[in-house]
Amino acid sequence: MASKVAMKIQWFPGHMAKAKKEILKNIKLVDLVIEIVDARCPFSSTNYDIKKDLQNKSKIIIINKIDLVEQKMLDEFIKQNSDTEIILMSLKDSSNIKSKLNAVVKKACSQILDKRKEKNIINTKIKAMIVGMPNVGKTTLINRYINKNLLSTANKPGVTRQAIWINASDELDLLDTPGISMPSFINDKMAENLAMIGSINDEIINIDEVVFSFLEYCKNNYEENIINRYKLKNNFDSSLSNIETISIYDAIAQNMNCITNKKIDYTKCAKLILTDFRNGNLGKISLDESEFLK
Ligand SMILES: Nc1nc2c(ncn2[C@@H]2O[C@H](COP(=O)(O)OP(=O)(O)OP(=O)(O)O)[C@@H](O)[C@H]2O)c(=O)[nH]1
Ligand SMILES: [Mg+2]
Repeated sequence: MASKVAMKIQWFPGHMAKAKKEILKNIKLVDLVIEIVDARCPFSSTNYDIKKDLQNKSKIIIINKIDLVEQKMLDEFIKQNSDTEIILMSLKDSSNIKSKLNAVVKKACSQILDKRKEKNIINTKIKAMIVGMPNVGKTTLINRYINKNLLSTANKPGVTRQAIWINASDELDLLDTPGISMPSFINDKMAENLAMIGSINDEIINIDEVVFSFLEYCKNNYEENIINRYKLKNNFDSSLSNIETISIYDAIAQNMNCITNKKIDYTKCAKLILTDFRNGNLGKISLDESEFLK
């Protein structure tokens, strides 16, 4: 690998097209849509395709995985979605998921509940459909809400393959749906960000290139994070922003012993960096640049 080359990432396999149909079919049956995005790149992990179809429905947004970012990096996203109830969550470690979600659901569905009251309908249970890009934590939300590991989850995309209704509490029925990507992403940056957070199958991306772009981004925005993790102080004595990205990649590969047959093994190094990023070992890194959608 010599430098970054233009890449076109697309990932919309058959099961997603099927899942999208299932979601559209269920719209009429639900009172509320719960959209989940990943805090590391809330703009890039919004599904703009599905959003259009769901625009007439009551909706709340959960920004999940806030344990992996600085909260101030979410301000712009929150500002741009000020017409929607937003909940910040870390499903990894926060408690009170149930009461937190119930309170916001009640608020978002107040008109629906008032109408039912007017018509003397006693049923106050809300039917909510959870949607979002792959791997953002949709299924984990249900497991945490019911306080049981009922449904399978894993840190890779495409774990949930079938929509399933869960009778979650007296207040809520929750529909878990398979993560859905977009038939074409808005730009390369969006695709790269989704690849970094594990929302696109690793097998269909060139991880060496995705990680190259990530290092380029880090050298300009998060240089301390990579200097500390990969002991780059000994390699460079100026700011990383003045260094060619490929030289940084080489230094990390050498320091982390990613050498195969006496040659730099970029793929081994990319895998290591990806795993470090995804597990939070690089510290708190936000990927969306503020001008993402401009
Ligand atoms: N660090 C962190 N990890 C989380 C959080 N919430 C969920 N995860 C992890 O994210 C991964 C994906 O979670 P899932 O619930 O399977 O995601 P999903 O959206 O249902 O994924 P698909 O079914 O593949 O679309 C799992 O490894 C979870 O443990 C969080 O708040 N913080
Ligand atoms: Mg799932």
